[in-house]
Amino acid sequence: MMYFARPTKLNIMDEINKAQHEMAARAERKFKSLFEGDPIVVRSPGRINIIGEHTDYNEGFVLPGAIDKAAYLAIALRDDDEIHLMAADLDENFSISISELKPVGDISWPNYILGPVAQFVKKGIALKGFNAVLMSDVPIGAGLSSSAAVECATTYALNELLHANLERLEMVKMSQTSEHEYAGVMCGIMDQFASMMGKSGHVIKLDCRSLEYDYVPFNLDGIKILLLDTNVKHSLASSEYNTRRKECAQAVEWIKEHEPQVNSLRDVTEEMLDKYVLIKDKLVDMRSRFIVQEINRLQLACEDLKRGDILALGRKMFATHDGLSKMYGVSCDELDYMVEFVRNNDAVIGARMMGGGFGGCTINLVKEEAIPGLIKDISAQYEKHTGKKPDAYVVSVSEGTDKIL
Ligand code: GAF
Repeated sequence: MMYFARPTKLNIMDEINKAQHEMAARAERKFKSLFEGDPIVVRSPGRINIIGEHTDYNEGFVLPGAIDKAAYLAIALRDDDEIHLMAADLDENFSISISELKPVGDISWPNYILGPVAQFVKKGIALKGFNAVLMSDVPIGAGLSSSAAVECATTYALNELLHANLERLEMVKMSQTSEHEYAGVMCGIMDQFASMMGKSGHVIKLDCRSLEYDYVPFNLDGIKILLLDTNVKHSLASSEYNTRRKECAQAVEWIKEHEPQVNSLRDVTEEMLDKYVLIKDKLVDMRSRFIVQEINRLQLACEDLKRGDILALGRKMFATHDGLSKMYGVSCDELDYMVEFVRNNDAVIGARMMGGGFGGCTINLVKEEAIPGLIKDISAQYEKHTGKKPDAYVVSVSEGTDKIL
């Protein structure tokens, strides 16, 4: 059976917009109850990724979209160099002055705001202190890029307030660098790009080497995106992520000794892996082979989407999961359990773990009418099997970072 693209219904978008404006108004009210002055409110979303995982830092392609869950930053400049922050959802405060700017160790959330501030300092853009209230409905640690959402909101808001006239792409790069420097995760560009550049009803086919991109319509008739959150938040995630990056770089280094034109796994074929990597190290071979296959799989998946052959796309999502789990080694029992649970369900077109891995969400393309029953069944069985309660979110593909108020 084939499913064809259809424009998003207006009433759904109205609902989403209304909910977002309510969140923005809440952030503004909270700001005014704590600080003086009139803030602007910037919204920056979390993201999903249809296919193309761990390919961004290997100069491959990704297919993410922004979602209707976002971070909201109500913010106004001060006359001195002090930064006063409040995370409304956590009821926590944090203060620092720009002259003492550095990553903080005991709590993590201020780093997602301080990291972007440091990028403005590095660029020599004249800064001032500010007051800010942060609110977010992007679940934390669920693989939906809650951190990129805050980084992009901060970068965008400071650009507005300081009249720095930065291009969106520049702000994407600054937000990515702040994740490297202030969160210690050597992430690729996907999350910040999706958050900043998202477009309602579309996913983004991004070439992570040239940074050229296309918006691909993603309104599947009768099918919704269901995220199932394992509620597993593995502490391994950032260190193993950085290890995978090194394993990929090692494969490139070995191949380059023989094929000097090769600069990343984007340039590599499976034959090159057979010749130059497999003989040296089986693990490095398996990791990099997954990436070479995944870059290719994404290209084919985009063809499926163009033809409206969503079933073929779904099969590729399952194949991606198998590769991430068995070859790339970034899944966990709970993610595998969730994907196995839906694998032979006709109402589930495709499913896989999403994002960096070791916990977080699976992304499932599911026939709309089957969603309530599926959530009920999987919740009961998952809890019986793992002792943990899962969460479920039906999400729509939404607009990227913007000033809402
Ligand atoms: C995390 C990273 F931040 C991204 O850059 C990307 O590598 C992703 O994991 C895996 O595809 O979200």
